Amino acid sequence: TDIHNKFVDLEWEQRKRLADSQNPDGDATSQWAKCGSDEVQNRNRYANVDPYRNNRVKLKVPEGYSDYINASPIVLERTKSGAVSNFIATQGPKGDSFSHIWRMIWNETKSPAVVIMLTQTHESGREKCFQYYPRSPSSPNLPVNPHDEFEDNFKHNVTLVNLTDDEDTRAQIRELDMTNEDGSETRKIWHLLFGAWPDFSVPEGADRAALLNLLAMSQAKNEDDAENPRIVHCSAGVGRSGTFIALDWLLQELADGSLDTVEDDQDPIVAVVETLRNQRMMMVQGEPQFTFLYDVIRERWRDRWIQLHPDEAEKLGVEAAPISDPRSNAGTDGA
Ligand code: PTR
Ligand code: PTR
Repeated sequence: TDIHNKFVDLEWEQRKRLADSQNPDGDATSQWAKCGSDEVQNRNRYANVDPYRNNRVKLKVPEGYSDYINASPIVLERTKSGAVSNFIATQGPKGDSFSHIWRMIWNETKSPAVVIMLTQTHESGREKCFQYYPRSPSSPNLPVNPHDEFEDNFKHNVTLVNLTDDEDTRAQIRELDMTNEDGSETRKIWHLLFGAWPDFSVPEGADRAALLNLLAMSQAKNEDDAENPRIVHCSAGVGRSGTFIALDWLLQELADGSLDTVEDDQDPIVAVVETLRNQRMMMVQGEPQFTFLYDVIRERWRDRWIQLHPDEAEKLGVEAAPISDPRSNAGTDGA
């Protein structure tokens, strides 16, 4: 099909880039070059997924230490207003370097910050992400850096203020406070854990409705300040994270009316995946996730059309897509 062919083209383009960049004799100055060095490899969860050398978040660390973290700044621009949405896509932190994500959150975001976690800590018996946040009210304090290697007194504390299981988003919502060592500054961090989206797949039925609610909640908790980067991670930080970020942008484009008049030779979904893959490799992983974007946008587009043309819709007998209720039991259960 058409969608299949578009995805094959995107994959082909990516494969060419990766073949080039992962060649040790390849051009290290190329835009797509991998980050090298053993120290860097140790910080990666997957040997085949890392940020482009020219588009990575740099940790603020003292001289002599590697500033590497597997995280990529993502910038998307809205067509009509030119407004910018910022994200940071990153991998699920590893146990021996989980303080790094807190260092990044402290340095790259302002309060309140929003972290969206789209994986469970374990799936199919394997660790997909270290539990880098305080899990339950019975142990609400997480000293961030007992093993932090940087020796610069970044002795921040993260405290769980509140934990709710939210039915509309099927997510665990954690309200966290992050405080610096002398207690002179406290920041709020919203940690949204959506566990109903297994690796390499897409959420279905009520989980899909819940995901759309989660997108809206992540914007609201970010106080609709699209420039304050939302931190998005899954396990590798490319498949589910890329799909989430693409949807966030596409739904805003839809609301802006930017998708109402699209030229035949333009495909906003291909365009956003290309833009994302220019900023981080493998964003939107696999055809099911790519197709998912079309399914959701088509459905939302149709609902918008009905809303804008209620009389015509009634004449034609077009009805809004049924939305599964996240509060019902349909779909698989979350975290
Ligand atoms: N110089 C530090 C180190 O060797 O670990 C930090 C660093 C290393 C930063 C590698 C970036 C790195 O990636 P690249 O291969 O792009 O230089
Ligand atoms: N080595 C794995 C692979 O290429 O299949 C890396 C990987 C793991 C890629 C998970 C994507 C993954 O999905 P996500 O980004 O949604 O965690």
